[in-house]
Parts: sequence; structure tokens; C-alpha cells
Amino acid sequence: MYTLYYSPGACSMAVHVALLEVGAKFELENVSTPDGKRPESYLKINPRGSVPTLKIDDFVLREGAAILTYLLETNNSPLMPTKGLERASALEWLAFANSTLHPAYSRAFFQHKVLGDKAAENPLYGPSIEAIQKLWDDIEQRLTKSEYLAGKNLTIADILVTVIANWSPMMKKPITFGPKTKALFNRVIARPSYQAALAKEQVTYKVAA
Ligand SMILES: N[C@@H](CCC(=O)N[C@@H](CS)C(=O)NCC(=O)O)C(=O)O
Repeated sequence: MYTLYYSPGACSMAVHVALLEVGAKFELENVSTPDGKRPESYLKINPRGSVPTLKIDDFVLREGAAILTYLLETNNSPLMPTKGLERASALEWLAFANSTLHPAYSRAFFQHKVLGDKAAENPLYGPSIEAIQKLWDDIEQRLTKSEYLAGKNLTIADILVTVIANWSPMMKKPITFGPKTKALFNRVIARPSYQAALAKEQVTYKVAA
């Protein structure tokens, strides 16, 4: 039995979508609180406090990329190809989403957390947003060459970038998306799994055309 510990609209949403895509039976535990502190009960499971965490019976698995790879592989999902350059490309774009794009947003969120309303006045804030914009511009370039990030088929990387994009309206300076990128978001959010995850987490998707 799987239990996903999540926060609405966070990177854990990609795991939620993946669970629905593979048709797994799972339970959801929302660990967000009004004051932003994680419940003590969750910190006992994951002392880092971050989401996602997936409990697989009594086994605790953390780190989104590991959770997604495990889930898709064990359920033979085409969202994670099994071999060769197709797999290498899917892993490349999953790593990009998880370890390049996500941390770029985290740097801006950290400034929101520490500086509150004054974050946008911080000299580092503008460059943080420019760094995010550069990554979306890179994605747009990539999507002029292939329908999906890893090639001609949808992979989990497309789902994760679509989740991350929806954090953009929380930024205090604008982030824009090219037409190919928006078209990708529209294809991803049209999936029944994505719609079900949005509804369950009570999240509105704000950045598609
Ligand atoms: N490297 C971790 C990062 C997870 C992460 O930063 N999650 C965010 C939500 S998207 C979070 O929980 N932030 C609040 C916190 O760390 O307490 C992973 O990929 O699982």
C-alpha cells in the first residue's frame, strides 16, 4: 500500500499524477498547515520536512526523482522508458526539472520566506527570476525540436515541469512562457490524471493559455 505525503500544488503533485497514471491504490496525507510548519507526526517520518514522501508499506522513500522513477518502473509505465537513449533523455529531463528548474524557484521562495513583502527589493531577486526565465526559454527552444521534452512521447519530466510552472504566479516579478511550452502544459493538464490531482488538491491551474 502506498501513502503519499503531499502539499497542494507542490512538487509532490507530480507523484500524485504518477500514482493515478499507473492506476495504483494509494492514500493521501496533506502535510501543509496554515502556519507553514510541518506536523510533528510528519517530521517523525521525514525529519527534513519536505514533500514528497512515499510510504511503501513500512518503507519510507524520499526525493521526488527517486519516488517517480521507482513508481513508474515498478508499474511498467511508458512515462519512464526502460532503455537506451530514450531512457537517458527521460532521465536527463527529469533531472533538469527536479534539480535545475525546481531549485531555481526554491531560491526565489527562500527570499519570500525570509524577506516577505520586501523580497522583490532584494538585489538578488531580479537575477533569481531572470534565471528562472532563462530555463523556460531553454524549454521553449527544446520544444521547437520535439513534441515533448524527451522526444516524441510524454514522460514524467513533462508532468513535473507542468507542476512547477504553476508556481510562477506566486513570484513577485513576471515569468512568461512561449507558445510551444504553453501547448505542452495544455496537453499535460488535459490528462484525466492531472485533472483528478488538481481537483483533489484543490489547485487551480493558472499558466496555460
Ligand atoms: N529534493 C527534494 C526537494 C523537495 C522540496 O523542496 N519540496 C518542497 C515543495 S515543492 C518543500 O517541501 N518545501 C518545504 C520544505 O522543504 O519544508 C525532492 O525533490 O523531493
